[in-house]
Amino acid sequence: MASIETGVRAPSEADAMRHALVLARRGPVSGPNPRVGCVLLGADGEVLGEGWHRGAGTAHAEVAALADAAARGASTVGATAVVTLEPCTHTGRTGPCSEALIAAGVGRVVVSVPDPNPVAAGGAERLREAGVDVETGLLGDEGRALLGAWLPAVERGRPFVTLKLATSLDGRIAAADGSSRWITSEVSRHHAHDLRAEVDAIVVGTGTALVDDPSLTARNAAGELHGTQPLRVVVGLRDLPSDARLHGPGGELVHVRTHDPAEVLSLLAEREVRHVLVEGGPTLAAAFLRAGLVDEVHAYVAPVLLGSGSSAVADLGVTSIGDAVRLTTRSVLPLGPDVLVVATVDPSRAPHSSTEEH
Ligand code: AOF
Ligand code: ZN
Repeated sequence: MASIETGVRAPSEADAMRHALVLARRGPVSGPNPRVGCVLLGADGEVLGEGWHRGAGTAHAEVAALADAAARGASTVGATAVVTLEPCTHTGRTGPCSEALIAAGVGRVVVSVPDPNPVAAGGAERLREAGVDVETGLLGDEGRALLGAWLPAVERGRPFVTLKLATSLDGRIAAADGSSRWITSEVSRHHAHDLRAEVDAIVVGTGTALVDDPSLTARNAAGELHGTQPLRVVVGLRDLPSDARLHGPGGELVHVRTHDPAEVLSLLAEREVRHVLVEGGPTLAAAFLRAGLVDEVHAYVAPVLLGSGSSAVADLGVTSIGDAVRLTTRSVLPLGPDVLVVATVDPSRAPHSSTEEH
């Protein structure tokens, strides 16, 4: 080595932001609120306090970091707050963080991502008005990645929609006689289960609910239910039998008696649902795709050929190849004998993108 550093180097604001991003990841991935982390730095770059948001109804990251500094007996007058999301200005479940930072005498605030939430935004402006130096956009790509589905959901005013498909190599979900267990392997099915634990709601059509009798719960490898369960949403006009598994243990069951995906999403948006997993069947998948209301597809593909039987997606109204719904592949993951393809739908390429809410 050319040189040996002696003493403790003060962390830079970028280092502090990287640490704030790590702290934020301790927060819950699902739920109405974003994952946020905050580090308070002193004049010499020393850490005065740190905090992260533990979910809706608990202290925001900034307030948690101020409390941590107070518990350590550190003064925050003139401190720099490094925070992954713009401090809020509103009183919602808790108070406005911009006011808390001003009251604590913070002199500079460094933000990764501006808050797109119309209710909460404006913190940077409020802080500047109060004479606080504010800089935004530090490690912005990392900050946006951390926010996951929350960011597009809040920007668009509707939940982010992931469509899950589990098919044969020729895109089918059942053989001609309707038998379908199991096309994809156990490793794929476990993988798909893990995603259920990260979303706020799982949506199926009444056809799938009646034929498959799913429980739509998030379970671990041992089959035990996770502590937090996604909302279970059934879409369609037909009734469910009283002994359906959907009435058993798991998340709250909501039956939306419509065929309109936009109506389903606006109802879920009112409940602050940020991430929806559409699990089928083909009719519901096609309805969401036709409405331009699918953001991302997770396709589990098994090396099985069926030749006939139901396809994963019903008629999309595509009659010519130029009208096909073309996606962009984001990742490909081998899973035992199968493959998971994650692909996103470009909003402008969806069949009826004019119906999409912005
Ligand atoms: C958080 N945690 O650390 C920050 C947030 O429901 P409320 O009243 O807690 O407000 C949630 C909104 O506050 C959230 O959507 C986001 O816009 C803003 N900032 N939220 O949950 C935090 N800093
Ligand atoms: Zn806040």
